[in-house]
Amino acid sequence: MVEKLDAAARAGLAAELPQWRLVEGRDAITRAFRFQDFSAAWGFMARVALLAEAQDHHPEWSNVYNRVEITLTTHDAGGLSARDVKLARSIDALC
Ligand code: H2B
Repeated sequence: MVEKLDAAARAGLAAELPQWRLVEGRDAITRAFRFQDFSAAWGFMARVALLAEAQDHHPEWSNVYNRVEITLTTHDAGGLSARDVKLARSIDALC
């Protein structure tokens, strides 16, 4: 069983992941990305997919041409967990 983030971890989210925001009405975080063109966006998604597989933790996402929106939450926990923070940090390191 995966534990949801505790209050202390939640309090540190804004500082730790400043480019991510909480999704209204859900226990999830999201970040929007914009790239030069579709090829760059798709390349980024391919790199994120490899991270997701390596971490066995998978994003909810959408792509429209050069834009990618990623939402992270942990289905096994019913909300945010350390897995989301880890994947978000890994994604941030790609940019
Ligand atoms: N991704 C996300 N976002 N949440 C999960 O709870 C989750 C996952 N669980 N990827 C993993 C896969 C689980 O289903 C497998 C069996 O480890």
